[in-house]
Amino acid sequence: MSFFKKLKEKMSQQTNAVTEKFKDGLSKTRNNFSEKVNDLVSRYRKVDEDFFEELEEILIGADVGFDTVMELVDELKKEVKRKNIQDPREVQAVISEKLVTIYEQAGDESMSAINMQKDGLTVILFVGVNGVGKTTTIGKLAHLYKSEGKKVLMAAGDTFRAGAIEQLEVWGERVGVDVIKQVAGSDPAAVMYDAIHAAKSRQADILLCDTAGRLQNKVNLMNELEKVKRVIEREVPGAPHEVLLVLDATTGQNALVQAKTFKEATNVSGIVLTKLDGTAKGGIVLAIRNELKIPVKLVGLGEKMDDLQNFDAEKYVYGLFSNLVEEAEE
Ligand SMILES: Nc1nc2c(ncn2[C@@H]2O[C@H](COP(=O)(O)OP(=O)(O)OP(=O)(O)O)[C@@H](O)[C@H]2O)c(=O)[nH]1
Ligand SMILES: [Mg+2]
Repeated sequence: MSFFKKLKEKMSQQTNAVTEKFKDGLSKTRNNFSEKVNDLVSRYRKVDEDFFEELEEILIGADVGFDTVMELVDELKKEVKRKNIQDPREVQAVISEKLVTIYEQAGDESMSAINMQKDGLTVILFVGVNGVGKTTTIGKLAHLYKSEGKKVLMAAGDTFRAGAIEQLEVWGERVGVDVIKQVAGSDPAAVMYDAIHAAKSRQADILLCDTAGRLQNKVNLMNELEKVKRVIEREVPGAPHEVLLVLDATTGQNALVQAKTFKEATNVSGIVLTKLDGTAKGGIVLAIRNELKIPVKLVGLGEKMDDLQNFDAEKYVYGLFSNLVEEAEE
């Protein structure tokens, strides 16, 4: 059975709402990337070196990242040879299949789930540079967990930027989740201390901790993050259970640079890739996973409260090639 047929079957077993989110959120990338691939396969009569060279350019143009592109195209060449594929159209399904394998072989798939504690409090710390979508992601996630029946609290750890506490409170009201805060300018570590004690006494399941946007090259801000983490560690052994680095997909390769420096400063356990809906270069997901070996745990596919999804390589590839997948014959 072809990869597209298999994918179609799998997707039909999923809840429609989720696959639709990926499809809608990736429409810019799909229009850009998949259209180019379509155009490529229709222009070539046979699969030759020139074909692969053009494919490389398309992939690099979609922010897949140089190393990943080389690896992917290498794999493709082998597969084309092994299966003796002559028709460029047949390569399309192989490309999508390889995108999934490249993503999945880069790490343990089970790692892409959020590390939730079965008993007691789960603390999740969000870090990243200014404006990437930390606060928005926390709001969306609070909504998600609350709708699953969990008791959620948010900690207003960005005491630095004007209006940051209020922004989190707006989300709190919108999704019906309390925010633990202090006055602007307070020590963020003290806010975390308060928030953890509130979470414990209210028997919350999840505490989502906002932090100020910080430039990765500002040493004092990075040190501040370590202090925040130390307080959390001291108050809840084993916490924070996740340190999620939020990256803005529209910043392309710069997101990779940010990830590398944050990774050096603190142990990042996962990535939240936001604004995938706002870029035509959604290939950055693959670059992040393959080059950093950090799992992308969540993706932002829009600004609304339900526009946050657990990342899933197959749904992602479906979002990229949904028209072809849908056309696959039963
Ligand atoms: N289209 C789209 N916009 C998003 C997404 N996530 C966040 N945004 C927007 O990005 C902007 C910045 O989001 P914030 O959540 O304030 O970012 P932040 O990282 O908390 O920023 P600072 O607190 O300034 O460091 C807002 O306008 C959000 O609506 C997404 O997945 N898609
Ligand atoms: Mg913020």
